[in-house]
Amino acid sequence: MKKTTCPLDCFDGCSIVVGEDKTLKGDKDHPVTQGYLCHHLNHYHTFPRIAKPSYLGREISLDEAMDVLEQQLSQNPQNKTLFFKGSGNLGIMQSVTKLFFAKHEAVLASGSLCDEAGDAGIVEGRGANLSFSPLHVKQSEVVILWGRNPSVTNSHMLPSLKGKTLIVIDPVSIDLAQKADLHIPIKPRSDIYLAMLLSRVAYMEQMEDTEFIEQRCSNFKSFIDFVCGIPMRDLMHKCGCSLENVGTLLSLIKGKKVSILVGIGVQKYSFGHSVLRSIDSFAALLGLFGKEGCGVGYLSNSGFGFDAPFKVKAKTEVLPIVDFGKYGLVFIQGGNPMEQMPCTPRVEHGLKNAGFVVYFGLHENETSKIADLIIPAKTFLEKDDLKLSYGHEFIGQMPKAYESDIGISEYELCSKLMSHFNYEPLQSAEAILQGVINSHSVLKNGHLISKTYETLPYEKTFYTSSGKFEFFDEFDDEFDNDSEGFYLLATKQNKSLNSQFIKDDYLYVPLHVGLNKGDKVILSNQYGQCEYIVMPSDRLRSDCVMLYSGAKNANRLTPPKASQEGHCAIYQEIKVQMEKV
Ligand SMILES: Nc1nc2c(c(=O)[nH]1)N[C@H]1C(S)=C(S)[C@@H](COP(=O)(O)OP(=O)(O)OC[C@H]3O[C@@H](n4cnc5c(=O)[nH]c(N)nc54)[C@H](O)[C@@H]3O)O[C@H]1N2
Ligand SMILES: Nc1nc2c(c(=O)[nH]1)N[C@H]1C(S)=C(S)[C@@H](COP(=O)(O)OP(=O)(O)OC[C@H]3O[C@@H](n4cnc5c(=O)[nH]c(N)nc54)[C@H](O)[C@@H]3O)O[C@H]1N2
Ligand code: SF4
Ligand SMILES: [Mo]
Repeated sequence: MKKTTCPLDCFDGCSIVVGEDKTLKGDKDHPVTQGYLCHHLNHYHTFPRIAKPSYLGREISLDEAMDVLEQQLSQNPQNKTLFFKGSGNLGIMQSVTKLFFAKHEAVLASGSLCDEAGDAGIVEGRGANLSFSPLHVKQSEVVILWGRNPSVTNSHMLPSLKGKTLIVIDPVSIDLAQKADLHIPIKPRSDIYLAMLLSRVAYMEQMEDTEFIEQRCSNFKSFIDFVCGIPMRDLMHKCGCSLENVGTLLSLIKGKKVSILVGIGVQKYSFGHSVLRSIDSFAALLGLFGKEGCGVGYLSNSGFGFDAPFKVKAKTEVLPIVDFGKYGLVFIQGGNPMEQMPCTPRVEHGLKNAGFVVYFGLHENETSKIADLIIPAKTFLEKDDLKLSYGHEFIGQMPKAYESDIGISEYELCSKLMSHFNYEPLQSAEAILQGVINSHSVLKNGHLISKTYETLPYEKTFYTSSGKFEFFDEFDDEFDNDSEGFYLLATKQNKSLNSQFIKDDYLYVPLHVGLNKGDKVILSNQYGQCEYIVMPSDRLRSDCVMLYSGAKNANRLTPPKASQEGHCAIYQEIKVQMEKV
């Protein structure tokens, strides 16, 4: 029996017991994940993986594949070589390959398809984006799910929500909205306005925490002047929320221990950083930081405080908008940009025009289909790694559980390339991983945790240069919310992890449009048009249609643009027109 940790892009970072027969079971000793795994890991071995490398559609050996890769790397100018990493596996060692590409003076795609817009806003206000543990949420009296859907994306948070007053702010009537004490079906892209409206009314009701604001915050007066300078009518119109909604929410949280769990939905927009900053500012006004059972949790910076062994200096390109077509050699690791990056037609055009495309991954996908060279990876069970979770403080060790003849690990691939090009050899994998652990961990109740969590998050300090929380007082929003069309939402699905595992390709549409299951529609906007098969849903606002992340054609109409801060994709900064076929 060996223990390891789930490597997938998920808040939970489940601890796993691997049996002699390779079966995977939840580890009952883990304080957060407590013996349960989700669909993906319960069925992990049933999903077909790539067994053999292939070159231009022909199976070859791993040695031959490495020869082809080395030849391509020698042949292509270094500044015409691009390294692109997705988030199929979040182990620390996934980034080892960056060392090679940086040393080789290649260009690295840098930025995010995920959470970095929001992260940038949190860092502006708090100086660092610390994790917010389910064990901490357990101490709350009220939990606000603000654009976050834990029953799908963070199932090990659910026990901490039991018995709490629950408020859901989400344009979709998610499962937990149906059980909540209050559901505000907010207009998409308007959370910043709701947060300002809440702050303003809370201030009018004298709910602010004067002591916390005086001692631990800066810029409060500018914030309040700014918020009070916008007519309430405008704020209500922008977010489609009534004063009654606001009053009910404030009465439910007044004097209570409140946790606000924010997901990526609120920040898939150009001004995503400001959205998180406005939610944080509302929480700071109420004095919710550094206290038991209180605070704002987001996808945290899991590496905060730890040594970063693969931090490199390199030429970079903004990841969500990188133009693959400019490169002679594109190396894609652990990602599926053909499905997951914004504006598929542009990605497709770029990858088809790139000189040579390498896909280094576990499963066949839309990107492997167009790659010239496919190199199969080892699974997380077949290599040494370490996972720091973005949803809790526990350090997830990942020692190799067993050997396999299939694929190559990122460490091995990188070592081979370093040696081929006579670059300095890597430290041993064990030394690298132990170095990370030693840099910032402490043993608490028999479990290794991040040193930052010896106390409550932000109890002692914020991590800004002043050590104080910085209220916001400006933002820039140029999108026309009142323009014609539907918002095109993308959310996560139970049985898939983005484009991995089991997909659901339907376009969900509100009932009032009068379409039936299986009807075909064409969605269009300035980026193109595409046909979808419909599934009616009673969970959507009348101005929204929805696809799952990973669905076929989910990104045909999404914008090739990055956020104002954080180099992040802004999938929902669009509206679409819908026509029945
Ligand atoms: N099963 C499963 N789990 C996953 C994943 C998966 O694919 N499948 N993906 C993982 C990854 S990569 C990530 S980043 C996390 C994401 O975790 P979450 O943030 O929880 O996931 P999402 O479904 O993207 O978004 C959450 C909610 O935001 C809402 N939303 C959309 N737009 C808006 C808006 O403008 N305002 C508000 N208030 N809400 C909005 C959506 O309706 C949705 O219910 O989940 C991780 N966990
Ligand atoms: N429209 C729309 N698009 C979105 C989103 C959205 O909400 N809306 N969500 C975005 C978000 S939050 C994210 S995080 C991205 C995710 O997008 P991607 O990072 O592209 O993630 P996946 O689709 O899960 O593809 C991961 C790939 O990694 C491979 N892989 C798994 N394990 C390993 C390993 O150990 N080694 C190697 N080398 N490969 C491995 C798998 O085979 C799989 O093909 O998608 C984004 N795309
Ligand atoms: S995907 Fe998330 S919930 Fe599922 S096993 Fe992995 S860490 Fe746990
Ligand atoms: Mo993500």
